Amino acid sequence: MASPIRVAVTGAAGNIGYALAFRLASGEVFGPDQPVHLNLIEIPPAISALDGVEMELDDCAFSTLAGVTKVDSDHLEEGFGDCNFVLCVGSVPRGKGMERGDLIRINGPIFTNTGKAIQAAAAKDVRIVVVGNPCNTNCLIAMNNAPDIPRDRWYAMMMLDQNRAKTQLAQKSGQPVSSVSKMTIWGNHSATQFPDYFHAEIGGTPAPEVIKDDAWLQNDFIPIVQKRGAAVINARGASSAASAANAALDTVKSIISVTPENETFSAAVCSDGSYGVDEGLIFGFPLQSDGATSKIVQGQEHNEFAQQKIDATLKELREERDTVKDLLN
Ligand code: NAX
Repeated sequence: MASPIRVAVTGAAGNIGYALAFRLASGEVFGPDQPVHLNLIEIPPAISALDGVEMELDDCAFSTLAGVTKVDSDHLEEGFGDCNFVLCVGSVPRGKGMERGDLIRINGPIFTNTGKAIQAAAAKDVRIVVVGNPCNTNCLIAMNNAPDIPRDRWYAMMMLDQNRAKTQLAQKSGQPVSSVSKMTIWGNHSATQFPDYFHAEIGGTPAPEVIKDDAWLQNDFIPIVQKRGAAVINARGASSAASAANAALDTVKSIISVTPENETFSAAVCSDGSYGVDEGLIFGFPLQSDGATSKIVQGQEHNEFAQQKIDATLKELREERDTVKDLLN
């Protein structure tokens, strides 16, 4: 058997972490012949909950699980030691009355330490996916605190938005979700994100030509996707967890697979200046992977409506960057 892939998950005893760990261990992501070693990281008060997660992992008797290491967040270098993938899920959730800017300032310092520890201890080929919110800016902070790690290794999760958007288009058109392709979420994982239905396809035909209802696409589809997280909280009394974990795994699968020629996937990555987005911002783009490295798909044209949406989410991300400039080195 191959030597184990080591995957670190921060916030591993939380809702998303709990949904992630078992599927990572099961062989679903890296294949039935690839052992996985999990480094599960939590804040000290949650370590006993992690003991329970480890017991349940043992009780699954996964043949692909090579081992589990539990680490508290005061020892991040141990937690990220030799890791090939780091899934940053742990962060403080937004509380009642808290502004987005407050949350950014609370979670920012977590990600300076995360970046430093990943650079100091992770494997040379490490890839990082940031899920904890505000994920684009948390990723920006971590990346800037790990200058020796190539910038194309950093991802913030837009896949949950992509999956939500795909299903909305499938349901509206009466087509299976598998027929929806090229669904890009531009910008920030926030209510300013732009789910780009113009470039999405249903059965290989542009989505607007299949759906033939521009008013719905503009006035319903976009806000449904933008506000889906809040709708789940209202219905369930808790934020998206299983679907968020699923999206994190879809992101890893997209990174490690060759993207089919007629497909793209969404994640926020470090801008190289493409599409007028400031170099260095972590921005949602259409991507294609060669199985190791992802590239921003070039050449998509935007009409005035789409460009305004992209400009609005870009403006928000610039403001977030300004809020944390002292954490960017
Ligand atoms: P939970 O509160 O259930 O779990 C978070 C866990 O992180 C807790 O167990 C906590 O002890 C741990 N934690 C806190 N600070 C930590 C640190 N410094 N080091 C390690 N662990 C730490 O939240 P959950 O529902 O699992 O959500 C986790 C994060 O995902 C939140 O920030 C949430 O906003 C974000 N989400 C991001 C999404 C995305 O699409 N990018 C969608 C889903 C989700 O809202």
